[in-house]
Amino acid sequence: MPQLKALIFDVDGTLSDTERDGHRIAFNKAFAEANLDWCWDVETYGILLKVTGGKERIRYFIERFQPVFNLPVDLDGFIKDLHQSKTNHYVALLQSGAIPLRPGVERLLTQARSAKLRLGIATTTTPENITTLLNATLGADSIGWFDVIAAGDVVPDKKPAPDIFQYALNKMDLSAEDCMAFEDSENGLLSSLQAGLKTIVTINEYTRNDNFDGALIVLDQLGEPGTAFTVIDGDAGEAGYVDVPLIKRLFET
Ligand code: XBP
Ligand code: MG
Repeated sequence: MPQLKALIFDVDGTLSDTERDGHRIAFNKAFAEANLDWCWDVETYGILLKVTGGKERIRYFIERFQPVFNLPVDLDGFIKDLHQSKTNHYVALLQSGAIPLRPGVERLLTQARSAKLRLGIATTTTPENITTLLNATLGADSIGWFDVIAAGDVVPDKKPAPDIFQYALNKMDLSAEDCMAFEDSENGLLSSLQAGLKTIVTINEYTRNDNFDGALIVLDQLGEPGTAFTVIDGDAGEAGYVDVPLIKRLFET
């Protein structure tokens, strides 16, 4: 019988609400710095978020929304440089403390460690974005809490492909049936489910209308003692926040 051994977390939208006031702002700063008159407003960014990965998102935007843009000879190099500038701005935003963790994340990570559950990360974003987020919110030691930080271009296909979760499982030497994934989006859920992982979803502003068929439970947040989550789909029994006992109960169903 499978035994819960590890929790594997997505980052953007799951550990932290990074998109609207983090990544989006950083993209716009990079565009301004490159003298491009592009500006991704909150609504447009919601459409662009269907494409995972910053470089892929910029390419999609050029193809779909900039029909008269004079394509540089080296389009790959242009996107790579623009994205590096975006990463620099994003990292600076994180370092300023502007982007906190979502409610319940620190509590759950701490509790999971005490319960001897192993932790992993499987995400689309750039590796330095994760270490900077962890450093800024939980302190430098927290990077070592995770057995693997699987991120960005280490796999050829980003979410919704299962590759990044499979990569994390491989590095942790675990099989999918012994782990629980945490996601916030349809693309993320498709990725974790295709990797064979049971998944808990916490939605956010950009993903509330996504399709979460196949998730064990869909919640508005992890919740905290005194600040209960809202159950959108599934059965949390009497629980008001996600803790290790609830995760084990959901895992065994
Ligand atoms: C997150 C993403 C990321 C970030 C940008 O998806 O799509 O691309 O928006 O990060 P998920 P980079 O939460 O499903 O992993 O610009 O560093 O690629
Ligand atoms: Mg996400």
